[in-house]
Amino acid sequence: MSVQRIQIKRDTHLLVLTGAGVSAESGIRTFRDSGGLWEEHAVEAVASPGGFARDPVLVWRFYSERRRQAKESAPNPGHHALARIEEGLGSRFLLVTQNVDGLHRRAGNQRITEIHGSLFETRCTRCDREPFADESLHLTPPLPECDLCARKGQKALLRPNIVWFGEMLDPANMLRIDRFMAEAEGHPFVFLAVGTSGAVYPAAGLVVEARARGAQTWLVNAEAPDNARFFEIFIKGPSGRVLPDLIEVEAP
Ligand code: BJW
Repeated sequence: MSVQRIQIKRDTHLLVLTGAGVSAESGIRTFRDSGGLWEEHAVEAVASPGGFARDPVLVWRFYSERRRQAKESAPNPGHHALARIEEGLGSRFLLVTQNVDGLHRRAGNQRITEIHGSLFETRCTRCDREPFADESLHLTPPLPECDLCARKGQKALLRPNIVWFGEMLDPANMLRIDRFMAEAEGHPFVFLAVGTSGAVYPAAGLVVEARARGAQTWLVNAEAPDNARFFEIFIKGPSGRVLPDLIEVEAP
């Protein structure tokens, strides 16, 4: 059986998009698979601004449980493979992750943009203070409030720094991705998506943008997802098994 491998030349640029499937082998639940988070929780109730306004206790409990679970988990061979690939490519590599669990950073990736936020950051619902590092759990009331707003005599709840449905992604992250694609254009350029159902935009549309800029498009996923037709090469399998042997670097 012939093994398909991504050939990396001296000037190849590699843009990687990851989703929940990459962390599945670390024991973190995906969203849309059978047994996924959306089977047990109503998306609107826990991952939308309206849901937080209606029941912030429920939302903080949901994210506190996930903070705890992510903290207790460890990166798997798929995460480690991506960290090694970055080491080899340097600035010709960018990792765009939809995951909020922090496992890519813990594996060693540094050129990374967390487009849906981070479980380990908190921000204010009212003021524009920068999101700050936070591992605290809020399983029951009272919920955390913003001390900066309190100093001005205003009461404002804190919230997890997660991008919920209907919320804008940070334009700085989108700009970084766009700049990377612009730099990659005219060089050998590979776009690799791993462990994502291709159901959520704008992440699901990146493959189309990358193709328009001349990328060869690869997908590694346990099952064929919604947007599989946009990829030239689809490798069906668990990322923890496929990623460690996927890249072949051309000798200088
Ligand atoms: C394995 C594996 C193994 C398992 N190995 N593989 C264009 C068209 C239509 C709608 C829109 C559009 N543009 C924007 C929208 C609206 C909306 C949207 O996309 N809706 C869709 C449902 C249609 N998007 C937004 O609202 C975004 N905001 C935005 O665009 O603002 C501007 C705007 C607003 C409104 C209208 C228009 C413009 C924000 C999206 C925020 C998503 N947030 C979430 C929750 C927060 C994070 C959290 O709580 O953790 O992010 S939703 C959830 O889905 C989470 C994930 O990051 C995201 C993607 O899921 P992912 O990672 O793909 O996981 P799964 O479970 O779906 O798939 C896992 C895959 O892995 C499966 O295929 C398995 O087979 C596979 N797998 N084990 C390899 N071992």
